[in-house]
Amino acid sequence: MRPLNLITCFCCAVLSSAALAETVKVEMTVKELQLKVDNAGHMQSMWTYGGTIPGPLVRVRQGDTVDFTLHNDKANHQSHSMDFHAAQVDVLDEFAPVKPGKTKKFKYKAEVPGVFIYHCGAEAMSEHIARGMYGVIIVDPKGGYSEAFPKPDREYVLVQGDLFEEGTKPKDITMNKGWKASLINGKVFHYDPVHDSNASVALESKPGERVRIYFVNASINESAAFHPIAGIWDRVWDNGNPKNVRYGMQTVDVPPAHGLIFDIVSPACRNTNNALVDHRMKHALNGAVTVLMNFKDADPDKGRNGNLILR
Ligand SMILES: [Cu+2]
Repeated sequence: MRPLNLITCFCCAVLSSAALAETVKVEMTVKELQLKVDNAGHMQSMWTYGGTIPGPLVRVRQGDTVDFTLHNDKANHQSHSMDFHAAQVDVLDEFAPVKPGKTKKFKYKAEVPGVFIYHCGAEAMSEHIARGMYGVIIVDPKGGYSEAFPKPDREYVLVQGDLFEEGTKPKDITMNKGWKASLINGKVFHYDPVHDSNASVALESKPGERVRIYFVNASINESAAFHPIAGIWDRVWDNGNPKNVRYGMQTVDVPPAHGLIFDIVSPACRNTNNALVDHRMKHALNGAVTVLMNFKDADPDKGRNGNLILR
C-alpha cells in the first residue's frame, strides 16, 4: 500500500497557499484479520482497509481529484467495496463490490469541503461496517483559513464505531443484537486511562491551544451525543463545512455515517483535562470516552505533522 504520509503530508501547506487543484492517488488493500480491539490486547476477527481501524486518513483540498484504487486481497473470503461520502458518482458503478483477488479503480473530484466517512457497502453492509470497514476523508476548504475558520494549534481525528460479540449473525448486527461496546479509533476506551488502566495514550494540548477534533460516527444504528466534559465546544461546523458554523455548544448529536468538526479551547491560565464523550451513557460507559490533557509539557508532535490519528 502507498505510504499514507504521501497522502496527508502536503495538506498543511495547501491550506495556506493558493495551489492549483491536484490529483491525489489513494490506494488501499482490504485485509480480513485478527485485530486488537482493546488496550488489554483482546483479539477479534475484523475486516479493514489496510489493516487498521479506522482505515488510513485521506486528506485532500477542495477541487482535488481523488484517484482511488481498491485491492481486495486474494486471501480474503468476502467481496468488499468503497463508498466515499465525499464523492458524487454512481452507486452501481464506482461503489460496486470487488471480489477477492480483484482490483477496482475510480476517480472523483472532491468538490464539497468537510469531514466525510468512507465505508464498505458490500452485503451485508451493516456487518462490513461493524467489523471495521470505515475511515475518514478530510476535504480542506479551497478558501483556506480565515477569522471565521481559524487555523487550529492541533488536530485529531476520532472515529466512533461498534463492537459486536464475535460470530454475531449479520441480520442480528443490523438490529443491534449482540452489541457489546463502542470503539474509538478501533479500541474500547482507546484514550481513556481513567476508565481503563491499560490505556497508555491520551490526546494532548497546551493550555489555551485551539484543538480541532474531526469526529466521525461509524456506528451502524445510533447517534453519538458528543460532549467535552469540563468544557464547551467553542465552534462546531456541521459536516465540517466552514459555512455551517455554530458557537458555544455543549452536546451535539452526530448521526451514523456523518462527521463534524469540533473546536475546543482550554483555559490558558492552568492545566486542565477534558473527557470527550458520547453522552449516551451506554456508549460512554462501554468505551466512548477520550481524555484530552491540556498541560504545559504536552507532546509537541501529537495532533501535528500529520499525526492526527493516534495509534
Ligand atoms: Cu467490506
